[in-house]
Amino acid sequence: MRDIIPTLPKERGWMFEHLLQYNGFWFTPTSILDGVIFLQHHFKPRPTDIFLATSPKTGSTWFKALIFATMNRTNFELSNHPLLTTGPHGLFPFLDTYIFQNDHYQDSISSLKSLPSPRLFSTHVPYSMFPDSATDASSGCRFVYICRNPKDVFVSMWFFVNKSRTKEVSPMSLEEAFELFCRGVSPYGPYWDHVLGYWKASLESPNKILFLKYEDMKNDPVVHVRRLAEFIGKPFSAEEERNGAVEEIIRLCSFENLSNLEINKNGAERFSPEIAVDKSNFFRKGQVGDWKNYLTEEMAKRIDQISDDKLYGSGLKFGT
Ligand code: PAP
Repeated sequence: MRDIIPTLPKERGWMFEHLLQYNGFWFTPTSILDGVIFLQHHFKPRPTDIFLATSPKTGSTWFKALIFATMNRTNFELSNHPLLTTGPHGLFPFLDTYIFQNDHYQDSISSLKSLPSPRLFSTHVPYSMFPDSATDASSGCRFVYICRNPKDVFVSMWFFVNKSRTKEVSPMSLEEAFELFCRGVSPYGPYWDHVLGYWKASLESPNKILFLKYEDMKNDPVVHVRRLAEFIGKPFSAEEERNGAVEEIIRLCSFENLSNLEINKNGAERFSPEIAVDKSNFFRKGQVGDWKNYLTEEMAKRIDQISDDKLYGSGLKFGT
């Protein structure tokens, strides 16, 4: 790692000083990039592993809650649910930083080994960068990928980094961030390449990758939570359906509920020695189409044009 990093292309960072380009994507040195390289070479998947894969700001906080609540629905009472006291991020290790907390490789490996199965991980790592041992059809691992309209992703990311940026990094105007985003220079970007990697893999291996859209979950959460439950091997029984179990999970994980919990309003989530984020920064508006309040018509057209070009022939359309 120490040999590779100084040779990588460098650009202005959003939250930290720089982003470095590695295997075609942009990463924050050192915590994130170290984790990604470590994952490529040392991660040992289990057939029961489930990865919640997202590009930043596409809904991982929400889906962490939904997957955890669905997976563990028979283990906890709603009144006493760990989501109410621990919050989505505390329940769902973020693999990219969790995997490599320090220079002690053996510590990282043994803390991964000690997690009980099925292990639930969230990750922003592009599909092409996962080791074959996780992506091979025979591995058994499953991925839930969440895609969101890039205009909302961009606006969400811009607000997030403005609140979370370290003091040493100068502020970034909407216009500057927009140029970088359109050029693909954003954390884990280019956004479109990230989405297409998972999209194509989901077409090839639909049993391995469930590709969902943030907007679809907003429009029809009952249908999509059912799909999620089936995919993770925990389908709702007829009795649970009659008793309103799906709706209960949707309510528990709703923006209104989660964003008003004390655990999500106070304190910071520490992902690595360098990365700590105020928990409240993970909740802003939770709406579809908020970009209309911030992007000019010209900006919206430019993103739409990039999307048309990049997604051409793929069969994918972003939600609106
Ligand atoms: P991350 O990549 O840093 O983990 P992530 O959770 O993916 O962030 O995205 C945050 C977005 O999800 C925010 O969107 P916004 O800026 O457009 O508002 C956040 O408000 C939204 N979000 C968080 N929790 C929920 C929820 N329960 N339901 C819907 N949207 C949510």
